[in-house]
Amino acid sequence: MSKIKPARILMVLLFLIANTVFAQNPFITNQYTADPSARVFGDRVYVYPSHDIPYSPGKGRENWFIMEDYHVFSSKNLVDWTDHGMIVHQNKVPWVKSESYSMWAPDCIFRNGKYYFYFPSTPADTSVNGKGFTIGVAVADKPTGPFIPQATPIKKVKGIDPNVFIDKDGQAYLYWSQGHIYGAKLKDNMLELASEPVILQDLPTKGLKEGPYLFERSGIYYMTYPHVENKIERLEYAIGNNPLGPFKFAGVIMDESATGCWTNHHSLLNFKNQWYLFYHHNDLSPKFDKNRSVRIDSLFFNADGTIRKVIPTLRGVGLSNAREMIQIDRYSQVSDQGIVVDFLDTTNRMKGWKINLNQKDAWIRYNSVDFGKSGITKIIARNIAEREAVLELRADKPGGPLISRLVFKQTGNWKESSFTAKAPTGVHDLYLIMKSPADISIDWLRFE
Ligand code: FUB
Repeated sequence: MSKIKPARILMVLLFLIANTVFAQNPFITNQYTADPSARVFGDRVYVYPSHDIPYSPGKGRENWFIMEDYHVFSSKNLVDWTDHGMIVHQNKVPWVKSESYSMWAPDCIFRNGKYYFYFPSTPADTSVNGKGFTIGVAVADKPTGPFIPQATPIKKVKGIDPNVFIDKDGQAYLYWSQGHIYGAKLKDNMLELASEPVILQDLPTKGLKEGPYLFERSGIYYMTYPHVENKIERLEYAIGNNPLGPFKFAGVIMDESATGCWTNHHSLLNFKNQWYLFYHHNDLSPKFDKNRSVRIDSLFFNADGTIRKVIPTLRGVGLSNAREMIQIDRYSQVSDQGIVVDFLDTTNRMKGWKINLNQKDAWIRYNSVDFGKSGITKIIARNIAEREAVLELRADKPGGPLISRLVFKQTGNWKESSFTAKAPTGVHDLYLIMKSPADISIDWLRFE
């Protein structure tokens, strides 16, 4: 047997490091987004989320979900996201009741040169599938549209949260939920059912289930879904040998949110040999959980095919470029005391967050900063220091190499302060350690 050369191992390791990307959560902050369906098309990841909007008189129902359109977002690296704008609006779909504002969780899939976008809503004409939610399709030549909606919804489909899966043999399946989770084969045209809908067995029978997302890995079909086992939704999965089941409950992918956001809704994606969980939380609207925001975290399988529980993080995924703004309020870990995170501007939460360090020895860890080939000599911190404060910035661990000692002068307003810095090359975790009594808020850090 030929020996594997160390240089080859190093190349593979470098490849894995280069392709294991870790974005900050939530990763879309220009609007509220929920129910992210993530797909790889070409060399980019496209995310098709729902679009929550705040209530305004005449638009939807107060204290409920209000959704009138969809945007699509894409990224090459899961860190820098592009909003490609609105792709479908309720008023442009012939069958949707225009005052319903019920464009709930969608999905999109590529087949035979076309992109098929599936979405639920309330029909104006109840003669096709009766009253209540049904599901329609819009078709495009590009993942970003323009998407042309079909004139009518898919016959025999009553419910929400469409998800489409194409098996290895080319057979496409549509899944959706209405109390139970349903599935049916799709015709080759992707616009009509090819079989009668069936209720998928043997998923939990008590508590709401919705948001199905099916994928296949190494011959196992994974049916994943949000489920109310206790009081609010958690993400679970069941496995089977067939796309239409039966399935056997296999575990929890993500526990109920600690802050009580009632819904969660997800998709799983393998991108450049790393699995990711796309899901949502209400980061930008902590007091109203129907204005949500999408997040990503890495997901790992065990050797036997089971899924390791995903612990939600603020840091999310991807490398942070040292020469761009590093939002340390999206930390990986912080000390138990002396740290407070708050919105920069409570009248416009989309501006993001700041982090306050208010006692000696308080610390922040922020993972995976890419210093590149270095040449870095300076660090800039946007801050308000209520009193003079001294912070140390170290690489990799609390006692790791000193990058900079930042001595902040008292300032009553936001200020960009510069300090000399000596940074390592490559990717490193950052540690910020408070070395003096303090009351300092930091918006971002950036190296030059
Ligand atoms: O976004 C509206 C609804 O909330 C979705 O359709 C459900 O899955 C839940 O996330």
